[in-house]
Amino acid sequence: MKIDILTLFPQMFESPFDASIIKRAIDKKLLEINTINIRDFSQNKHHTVDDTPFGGGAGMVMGPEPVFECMDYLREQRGGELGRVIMMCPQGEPFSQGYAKELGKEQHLVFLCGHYEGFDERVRETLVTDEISIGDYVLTGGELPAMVVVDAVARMVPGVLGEAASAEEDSFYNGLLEHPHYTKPREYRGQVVPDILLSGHHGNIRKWRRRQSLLRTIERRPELLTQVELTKEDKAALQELLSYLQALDLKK
Ligand code: 4GY
Repeated sequence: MKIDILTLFPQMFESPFDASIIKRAIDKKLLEINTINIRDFSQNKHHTVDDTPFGGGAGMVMGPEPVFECMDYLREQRGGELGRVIMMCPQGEPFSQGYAKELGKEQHLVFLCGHYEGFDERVRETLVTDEISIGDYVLTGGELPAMVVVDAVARMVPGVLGEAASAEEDSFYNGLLEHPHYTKPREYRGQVVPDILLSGHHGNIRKWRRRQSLLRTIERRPELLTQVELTKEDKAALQELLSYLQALDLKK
């Protein structure tokens, strides 16, 4: 997968993509991440990229010319075609594991990272295929959100996670929150690992984990359960929890 990131601050992307799993994916050539400084495409004398808004008001707007020029250059570089062009903004479609999965199938992605008041509207209208929000809050620029999306998408690319780890076991992959994890030592400061995990009985361990996932989800994010296909066994487990709570009179 090739990813081009258009930004005024390419240096922001250096260390996040120079560590751990993403670095390994780049080294293995499963992933290529390329940052482009929008300022390099400014044609004016002082290489400015922003200007005051028509109609007045505070803040600066990133003008269309450098972004359009930059996209022309990219399109040429890619033989006339660009993949999806993603703008990071709070007004976008909420990002999700499902969205990451979908983008993980693409060969080429372009990210537009705005700053100040964002881009001139004509950029969005003409160049952008996807607008994504990572949450209901406002950041100073699209760079951190782009990193979030690139990271989540990269780990969906086949081979990026090692053979041992797999995205299919993740939280949200199956629509549920993840079960707890433990490693050695078996006892630490008086806290012990649940016996079942040491039993070697893989069937029971799978059941226990599924149950933990269900319990965590209903406790912390009950709205997620409406989106999940529950098995007979899942429903029985939730039913059991419910009758337990009723017996305790915590729930009517
Ligand atoms: N939240 N999700 C977000 C953001 C910063 C002004 C446009 C978000 O995705 N992006 O807060 N972005 C703004 C800052 C220009 C981007």
